[in-house]
Amino acid sequence: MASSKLAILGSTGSIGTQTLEIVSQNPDVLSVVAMSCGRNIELFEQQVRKYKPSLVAVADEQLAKELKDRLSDIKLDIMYGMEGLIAVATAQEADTVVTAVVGMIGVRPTIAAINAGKTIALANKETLVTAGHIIMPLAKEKGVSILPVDSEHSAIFQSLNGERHNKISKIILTASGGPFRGKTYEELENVTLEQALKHPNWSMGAKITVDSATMINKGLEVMEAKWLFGVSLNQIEVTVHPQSILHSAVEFEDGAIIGQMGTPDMKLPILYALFYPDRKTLYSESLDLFKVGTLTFERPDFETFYGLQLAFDAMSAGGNVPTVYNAANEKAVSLFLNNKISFVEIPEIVSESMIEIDYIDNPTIEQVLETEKMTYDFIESRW
Ligand code: MN3
Repeated sequence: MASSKLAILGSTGSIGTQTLEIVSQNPDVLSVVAMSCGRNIELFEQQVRKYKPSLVAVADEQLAKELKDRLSDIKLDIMYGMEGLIAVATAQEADTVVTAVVGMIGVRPTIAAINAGKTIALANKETLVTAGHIIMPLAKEKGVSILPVDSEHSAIFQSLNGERHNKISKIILTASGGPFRGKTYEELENVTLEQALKHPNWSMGAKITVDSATMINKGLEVMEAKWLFGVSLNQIEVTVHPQSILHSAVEFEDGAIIGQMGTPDMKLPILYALFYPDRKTLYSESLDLFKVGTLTFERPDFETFYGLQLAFDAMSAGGNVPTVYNAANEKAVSLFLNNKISFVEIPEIVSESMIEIDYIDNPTIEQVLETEKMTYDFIESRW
C-alpha cells in the first residue's frame, strides 16, 4: 500500500484527534506533514511533538508567538490565520488534506487544497453546504477526489462502490433523532443546554451535538449528500434510526438497498477515507448484531424539528440561502451554548434569517462570505 502524507486542518477537534489516533495505529503508512489548530495550543503542542509536522498554523499571531516559545527546541514553520490554514492545506509534501475544522473557515483552505491537487478527506460540512456549487465542479476539473468523512456520507460512498454506473433511485440518510426524539414542540420549549449536549449514541463536539438535537445537523447532511452524490433533493429520504447502526444506504432502480452498518465510531469513516479503496483494521469493538437485536426506522417529525424542513427549503431555494441557513445556525447555536437563547429559538433564528437576508443567485466565494457576515450582523442586531 502506498503511504500517505497528511495535512490536517483542525487537529485538536474531535475528528482531528481521532485522525491522529489512526496515524499512531498505522505509523508505517501514515504521517503528518502539516497541521493546524484554533486555540487549544496546549494539546496542539503535544501533538506537534508527537507527530512532527514541518508546518503548523494557529488562529492568530499571539498564539503563534506563544507556540513558538513553547516549541523553541524544535525546527518548525509556524503560521497563523487564514494564510496559515491555506499554507497547511497546500503543504507541498502532503497528498491528502483532512478538513476537520468546524465552520465556514474551512471553505477557502479546501478550495486551495483542490487547486493544489490534494485528495480531500472532507469532514467540514460547511464547505459543501455553502460552496458546493463551486467545490464540486472544481474538484472534477482538477481530477481531485473528495472522500467523505461524515459517517452517513461515508456509508453512502461505500454503498456506491462498483455501482457508480447504476442509477440511484434514492439515498436513505439515517439520523439517530438525537436526545429529543419523540418529544413534542411544547416539551422542547423547556429543554436545557445540558440535555441538548447528551447525545444517545455518538460522542462529538458541542456544536454538532446541539445540531443533532435540533436535527439541523441532518439538514446540513442532506445538502452535503446532494452535492457529493449528485442526486436531486427529492431523492434524499431522511430516516430516523435510533440505534445508529445502519449509517445510511442507497436504493437502486431494482429496489435493492445497499447500506453500511457498524458501531457508531467516527474512526471507521476516517479510516476508510484515509485508505480508500482499501480497508484496514479498526482497533475498536466490532458490531455485535446479537447484542443490537432490533433495528428500527421512523419517519422524522418535520414539524417539531422544523430546522430539518428548513434545510430542504434552503436547498431548493439555492443561491446563498444554504449559507444563510448554516451561518444563522452557527450563530444561534453559539447563543444557545452561552445561555442567551432557548433551544426552540435556534430554528426560529434560522427561519427569520432565511427570510431577512437578500437572495444572491450562484454566489461567488466572496458573496458566500459576505452572506455569512450579513447573517451574523442581522442576528446580532436582533438577539
Ligand atoms: Mn453525520
